[in-house]
Amino acid sequence: MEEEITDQLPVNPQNFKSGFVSIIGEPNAGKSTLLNSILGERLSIVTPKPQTTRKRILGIHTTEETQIVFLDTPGMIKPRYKLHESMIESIRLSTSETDAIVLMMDSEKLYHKTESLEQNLAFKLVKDLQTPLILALNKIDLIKKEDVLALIDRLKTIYNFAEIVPLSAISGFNTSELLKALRAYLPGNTYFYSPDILSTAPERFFVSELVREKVFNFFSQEIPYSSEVIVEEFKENHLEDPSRKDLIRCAIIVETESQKKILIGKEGRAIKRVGQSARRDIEAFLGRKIFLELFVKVRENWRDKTNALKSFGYK
Ligand SMILES: Nc1nc2c(ncn2[C@@H]2O[C@H](COP(=O)(O)OP(=O)(O)OP(=O)(O)O)[C@@H](O)[C@H]2O)c(=O)[nH]1
Ligand SMILES: [Mg+2]
Repeated sequence: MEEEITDQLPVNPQNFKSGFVSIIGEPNAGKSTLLNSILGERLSIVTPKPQTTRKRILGIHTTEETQIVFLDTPGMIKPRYKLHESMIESIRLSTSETDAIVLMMDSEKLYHKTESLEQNLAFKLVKDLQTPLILALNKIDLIKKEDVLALIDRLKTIYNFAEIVPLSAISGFNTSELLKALRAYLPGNTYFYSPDILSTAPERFFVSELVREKVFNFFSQEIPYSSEVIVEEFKENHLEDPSRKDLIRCAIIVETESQKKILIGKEGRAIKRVGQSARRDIEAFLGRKIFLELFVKVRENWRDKTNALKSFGYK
């Protein structure tokens, strides 16, 4: 992983710890919600649908005593497309490079599961990892306290977790306990990244993700899963004249003509709604006004085409 050591030194180097932590788990467990909650910024998109995150996202949490570089990853799934293989590869890469792993599980889902916990895909996948594994038992706001405690007792019998931290990512409840627990596994004592930055991804990336988030939120069934968003033009007009708005043109790629039709909607109403909602969030994220233009393109079967995936930035 590329490290950008800065000249800046921690205020109190004796007491400072730093390191890399990946967040992994099943789709929809709340990984991106956790990252956003810790950073206090909507860095990673969150939707009620599984498989929202597709590429790993780096989020840097810096305090006077610690710097934790988090990697939010796509949910663990059995691959059905080349796209999924790329998503799984990004989980593998993330876990091979970090000092600790947070395995996030949805406590409500686990509690109501009838199959044995050993059969769980996530537990199977982490079995052979050598890195310290911290279980974050999320969404405890949805089940009774005594059920959480019973679940923790069961989980202790199936895996020797370094720590188990029950929490609620959405409200931030107990996330400070997770941060405290992680500190023990951080090997560094200097900054990896400047303490002023939250992420390393370019603005373009966040823009395309925010548009994709709206596609996930506004459409059901296969449209979100068949869509990708590409920023085709990003004119930073504000650099020349602060009173001028930036112009951003995004292509939404779908797999079929009929999906294109649905995405555009009657008299363009559906895509207009996506555009308005995305523009508001992009402006809030960038802290400046923009013009956002959206258009739809068809690229058959892009999820299974190596070249298309490459051109969309998947490895
Ligand atoms: N009730 C409750 N809902 C939560 C909590 N954390 C996350 N959620 C919800 O769970 C859903 C999925 O959250 P995400 O953060 O997108 O989950 P993810 O693990 O990143 O999902 P993928 O990117 O698809 O792997 C969203 O609707 C969140 O609002 C929580 O603590 N309690
Ligand atoms: Mg996510």
